Parts: sequence; structure tokens; C-alpha cells
Amino acid sequence: DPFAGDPPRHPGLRVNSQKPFNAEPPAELLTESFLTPNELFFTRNHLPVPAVEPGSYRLRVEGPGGRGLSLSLSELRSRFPKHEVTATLQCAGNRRTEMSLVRPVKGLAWDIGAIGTARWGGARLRDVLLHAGFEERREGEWHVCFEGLDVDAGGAPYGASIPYGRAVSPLADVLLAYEMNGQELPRDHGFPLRVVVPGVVGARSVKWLRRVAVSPTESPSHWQQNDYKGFSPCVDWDTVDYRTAPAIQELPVQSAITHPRPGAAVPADELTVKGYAWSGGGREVVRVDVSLDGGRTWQVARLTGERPVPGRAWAWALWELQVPVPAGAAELEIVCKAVDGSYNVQPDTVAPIWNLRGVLSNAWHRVRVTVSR
Ligand code: MTE
Ligand code: MO
Repeated sequence: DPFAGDPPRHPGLRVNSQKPFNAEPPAELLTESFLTPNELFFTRNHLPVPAVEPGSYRLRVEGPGGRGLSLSLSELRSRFPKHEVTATLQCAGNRRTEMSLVRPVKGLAWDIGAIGTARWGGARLRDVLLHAGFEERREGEWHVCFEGLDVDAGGAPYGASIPYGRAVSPLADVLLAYEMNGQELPRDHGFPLRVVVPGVVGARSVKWLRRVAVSPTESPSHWQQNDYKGFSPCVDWDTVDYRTAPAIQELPVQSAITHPRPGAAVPADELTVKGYAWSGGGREVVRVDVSLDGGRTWQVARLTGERPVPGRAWAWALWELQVPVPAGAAELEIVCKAVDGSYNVQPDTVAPIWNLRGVLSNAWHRVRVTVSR
């Protein structure tokens, strides 16, 4: 069993697949704290968790002109200033179950919990690239490619890439992280070293990082080339051509209701609605609207948590609304939708954004509850 060496996990997680391990926290726990506890942070593994001996671990960085660097963990910690960033990671497949209600899609059945926020600590990727001899600016199109220590049956590693400009930008805060919420990176989250690309789909934040290389083309990995791309609802498995769509990088604006849960019985007097909201590319959430009547009338929720730097809002906003329950209502359809700093909004329904892989599922989140009498 190639998964026999996987680490122990928190029993409270909702498991989507055991081998490889994919799990999310129960939605109501997700917004209990601004930083998601490490043991409750969703896990998205494509392959078995590699066993890494920290003493002999080396990160390989391919430098310009065929020169290369090999860095131990203690070199990564001592040669580069430690930088900390609070950033949300979201899987492209978060909220996929809602998309599969429209029509079946291929992929793990994530509810709303394939998202989490942590304070990541590590070396800036920028500092490591400059140390390896790269310049701040490079003419033409370049990508920074990452490889993990997890390899498939054919020996191909998990891999992904981001544009060079993001990798070297001091404002983009891309990290080679060895800490998560002040602790050593847990094995499921990439021990001993992972990439964290704030504002970008989780798939690019490569765990168990073994190699960094600069290339004129994107990562050749399956997950960069033939997965994690969005398509029109008219594209099916007979017509899909992965070369025609760009790889997902920055994610669109998103929000979801974590409390109450679908089917719950809520009190007849007053109701507290809670949830999260986030947008890609560092775009801050400027507003969350909540409806109790399926979207006919709206109220503005109160944003809680840390105030972001506009344009570098890497972490989610949590939000809350206390509302009187409309007199006589027996059922409520609670809806939320977020607005980001570019005034991007979420689509109201799922069908027009349906796609065969069930990615980018960010329609208004709807939760039906009954009112207890
Ligand atoms: N890195 C490696 N090496 N192997 C993986 O399977 N999964 C990716 C990314 N990095 C993956 C990886 C995907 S799709 C996501 S959403 C995030 O890791 C999830 O990070 P987490 O498990 O720490 O939440
Ligand atoms: Mo993902």
C-alpha cells in the first residue's frame, strides 16, 4: 500500500477520499477562528504523502545559464529573512457539489470547506531566485516551475507553475514556507517546505517542494496542462481541448454561508448568519450582502477579522449578520454574495458557469432552513 506511510489525521474531518487523502472541515467549524487550525485545514493530496528526512532534505533551484543551487532547510532558514504572510488557500474545486447538482462533473465532491487561512512563514521565493542569480526583470515570457517530492506511478512529480513576474514581485508575497500558524509545516500540508502563492488557486502552491526552475513555458505537469482550467458549459468530454483555455491562476470572488447549515431549524425570533468571503489576486472583499428570501431583498453583513491592505488582501474576510426572522415565515432561503475591490460580483446561479471539471464554482451560496415554531 503506497499510502501506508500517510500521517494520522483529525477524526473530525469530512473525508472525500482516503487514498489519496482529501478532506475538509465541517463548515460550521470553518469560521470559528480567522486562522484555520492546522489539523482542521482542508487537505488536497493527489498522491501518497512523501516521507522526508529533514536533515538530508535539499531544495534544488536551477539558476540561469545552467548553474544550480542546492539548499538545505537550515540554509533556507538562515540565509534568507523569514517572511510571514496571512493567506487563504482555496482549491479550484471548492463547492463542486453544487455544480454537480446541475449536471454531473468529474472531481472530488467538495462542499464549502476546501478553503482555509493560515499564517505562513518562510523565505520569499523572490529572495531565493535573486540569490540563484536571476534578475528582477526578464525580457519575454517566463514561468517559475515547481516540482513536489510526490510522484505518480510513472515517476512524474506533482508540478505547477506561476508567471515569473509574480514569483519575483516584492508585492506578491510568494513564499517557500516552512511554517504554518507558527508550527512546523504538517506532513499533509507539505513538510518540510511548500510554495504558498497568495491570491492564486491552491493547485499552484506546490507541497513537499523538491525543485524550482525558470522556463519559457509553463510546467509540463498534467495539473498545469490538462487540469485546473475553466470551460464553457457547452464543452463536454468529447469536445474538450485543454490547449484552448488558460491555466487557472487568480481565483474569482467567492463567499459562502457556514452557519446555519442546510436543513437546520432556526429560531423564530432572531437569526445569526455567518460565513466567509474571499477574492483572488489580493482583491479585498469590500461588502457581503445577505438575503433571507432567496435574493429578493438584501442586508449588508458586518465584516469581522483583520483589515486588509487593498490590493494585497490575501486572507479571507469573515462576516456575520444578526437579523430578525420575518414574522410568519416557515422557511427561509438564505443567500450570500460578496463584492471585491474591483466591484467583481458572484454569478447568481450555477448553470451558466457549469463546467465539466466542476471548478470555479462561485455562484451565490444558498442555504434553505426551516423556522421552528
Ligand atoms: N502539491 C503537491 N506536491 N501535491 C499535491 O497533490 N495539491 C495541490 C496543492 N499542492 C498538491 C500540491 C492542490 S490541488 C491544492 S488545492 C493545495 O495543494 C492544497 O493544499 P493543502 O492540502 O495544504 O490544503
Ligand atoms: Mo486543488
